[in-house]
Amino acid sequence: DARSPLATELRFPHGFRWGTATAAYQIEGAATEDGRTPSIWDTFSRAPGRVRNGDTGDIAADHYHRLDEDIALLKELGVTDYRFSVAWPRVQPTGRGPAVQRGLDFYRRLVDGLLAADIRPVATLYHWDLPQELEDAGGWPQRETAQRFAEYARITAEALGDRVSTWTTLNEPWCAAFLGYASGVHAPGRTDPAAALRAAHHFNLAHGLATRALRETLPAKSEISLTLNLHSLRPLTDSAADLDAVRRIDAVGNRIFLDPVFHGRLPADLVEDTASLTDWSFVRDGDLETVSAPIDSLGINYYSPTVVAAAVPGGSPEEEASPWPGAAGRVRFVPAPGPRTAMDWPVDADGLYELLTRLRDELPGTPLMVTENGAAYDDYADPSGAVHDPERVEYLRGHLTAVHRAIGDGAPVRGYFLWSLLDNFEWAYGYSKRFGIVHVDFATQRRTVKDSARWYAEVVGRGGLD
Ligand code: GBH
Repeated sequence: DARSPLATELRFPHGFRWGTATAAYQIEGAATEDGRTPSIWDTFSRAPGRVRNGDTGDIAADHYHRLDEDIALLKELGVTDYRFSVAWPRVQPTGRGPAVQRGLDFYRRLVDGLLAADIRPVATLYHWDLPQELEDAGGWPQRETAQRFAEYARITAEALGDRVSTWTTLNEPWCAAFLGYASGVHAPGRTDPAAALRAAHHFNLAHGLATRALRETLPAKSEISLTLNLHSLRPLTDSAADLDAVRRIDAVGNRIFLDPVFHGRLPADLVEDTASLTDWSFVRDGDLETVSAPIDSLGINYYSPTVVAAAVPGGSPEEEASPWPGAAGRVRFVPAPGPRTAMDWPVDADGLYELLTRLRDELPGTPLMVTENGAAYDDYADPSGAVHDPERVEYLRGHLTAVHRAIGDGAPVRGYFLWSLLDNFEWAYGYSKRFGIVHVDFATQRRTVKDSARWYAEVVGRGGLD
């Protein structure tokens, strides 16, 4: 009997939110339907050499046409919550002007289907799919993009606010700013570190302006959040030089968002580290007050930790397109030991525990949600067609154990969203990496529940690990 007093169980708090997560461009497909026009990811993926195998999100997991089937999968899993993103280019194809109702209708159907299945919808407004027209007008380095985003947030909340009570403004602005505008491995593929710093500030501003618009639009009980991919950092040694390397990455990877959003200030060391790139005059009077509008929770996406050390003087050439302005040439990233996922990312659940307990201490009273956690592995089908992914189960078990431990030590973690429901378009890796707990055969779009999905359904059903 699983409930015998001798069974060692890791129970999560009553009311803990168990979810899965996806993003529009990674699963929807239907790239040209119902008025949708290209986003920066359509443009980027169609350009030769940007995405592995020339893959695009044109069809992806065809979720746009398989809504009912995918909601049925969620229902089968028994999750309490589902995190999805709204595609800006479906709602406002040019990034401006009135909403396209056919585009919003898709999300109305999604949300109604979720509510009918007793699943709470969690909507992210921006998971990287900027309307191309706004990029052509300057993109995120351009201040006006933040204003446009707030307007889009308002009209989307007007349409869905009666049925969606949890909203996330942005997903991982670090990736969108620094992989998009500094290293160029993500759309729009620019390699201009100063532009990336401007983009980061305009993401903060967009978050603040959208938070204001959402407060004015949504019912009072609604929850507004922001999701960051905070870097869980470890120095290679305790030397002053390695600790300084950690400080630099913490500044441009974490505090560049945490300080403005939660404390209404810029990190002074970041301003100093980046002085040769910018004078930060794009931060205007009043901006930081807008950015620091109170929010109801912080979302954290975590996959693996980052080990850093001081660069060896003269040892390695300064990286040309680094996503770390102010740290390039001074910091060395050291491969962490231990097992790796198919992304070659280290498996290390302690990094998640360390992040959650850091936030417990630094942001007292801010509820936390793990809005993404999961792993890519090459799963395999047996002759019966069953899909086995034992490493993913072990990865998830380890990370949920870390979350449980953090909660036990006082971290206010309210929910966990597994990335991802479905195998999908993994950005620059295209379809070559599979993060789903449901297998997708992209030739036929057939869905097959993997072992990890059955395992997760049991965890959700029992409210913890056995
Ligand atoms: C998330 O990004 C995305 O939100 C999601 O759409 C995506 O599918 C999922 O994870 C899996 O990739 O860039 O040098 O710091 C996670 C992006 C990947 C960013 C690992 C940090 C570490 C190497 N993170 N990356 S570096």
